[in-house]
Amino acid sequence: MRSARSKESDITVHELQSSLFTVDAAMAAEIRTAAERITAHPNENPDDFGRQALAAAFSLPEEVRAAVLNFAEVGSEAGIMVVRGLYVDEDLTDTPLNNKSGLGAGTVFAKEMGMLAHLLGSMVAYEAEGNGHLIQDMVPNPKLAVTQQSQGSKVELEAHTEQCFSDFKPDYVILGALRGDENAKTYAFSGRKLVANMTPEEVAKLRQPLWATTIDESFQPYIPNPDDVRGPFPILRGPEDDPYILVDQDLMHGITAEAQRLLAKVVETYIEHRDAHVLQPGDLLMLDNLRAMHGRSMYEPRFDGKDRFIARGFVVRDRRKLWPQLLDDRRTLAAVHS
Ligand SMILES: O=C(O)CCC(=O)C(=O)O
Ligand SMILES: [Fe+2]
Repeated sequence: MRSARSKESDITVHELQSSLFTVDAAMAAEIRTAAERITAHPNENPDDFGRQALAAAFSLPEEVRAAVLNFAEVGSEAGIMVVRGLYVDEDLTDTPLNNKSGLGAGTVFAKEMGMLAHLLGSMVAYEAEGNGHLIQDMVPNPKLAVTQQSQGSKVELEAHTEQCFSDFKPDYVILGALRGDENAKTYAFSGRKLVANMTPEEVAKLRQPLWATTIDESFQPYIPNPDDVRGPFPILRGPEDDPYILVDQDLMHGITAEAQRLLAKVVETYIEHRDAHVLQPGDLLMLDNLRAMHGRSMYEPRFDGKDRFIARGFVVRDRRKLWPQLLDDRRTLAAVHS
């Protein structure tokens, strides 16, 4: 692991993780072998799957394990890390037209995702999201093509923090590419990069609780007060040199005219300076949902069975803290607590 000695003291400072880690063929084979030990199905027995994935993670090759653990500790400049070159099932089914069946969850690739995810924390499902599946199919759905949902395609998916409105938001969103699309760019923009592009006065304002949020439409049917406006929250919080960020272009608004203008500036800055990653088959993108906001470009699906096919999962650092909000399976956040 790369580290440096700070000049002023003897303390070792670990460097930010680089955003791309490519596994070679031998490492990919080792990861596949370790993954194949997992027997539980992620969506049928999510807790068994999670426990088996954690156990299997101890057999991951040392180098990839160290890199992902470093990302979990100190993060990366871009707020994402991509592990590239994982094995993808040769007999992969056609890309479905909706996320109902959870086909991606049945792949060896999903098991590889599960292992890597358990270096970051624990995988959890959300009852109100993606049919409550632990590993969801994220595919272009012709009926949702122009919506602000993950299954949209023909419009840009606007900048957001995953579940910005929820106390139980995931710490990481993981996107595993079974199939890619060369025009679909996943965007990320870290708090570090935002701060570097704002004045000190703006950064100070962004640390004040001046932004409120409504609740995502798809979660509203499940919760007691669907029209609640939550907050106000600050957009930035946490350490000055490692800020945490909370943004949603669609759901959040400033509680003053000035705060509203500042939110618009954050979005403009994101558009100008964001990082973009085109997911290719065998990529696992891990997004640090505290350290970076994200979105996705528009793209043109063909709906021919060969479209972009992403297996998506969510990770929390400490599942124990969520136990009062979890269903009996102790893996799924109850919709009512969204
Ligand atoms: O499609 C993508 O690359 C990202 C979609 C997204 O925002 C998500 O899955 O949370
Ligand atoms: Fe998202």
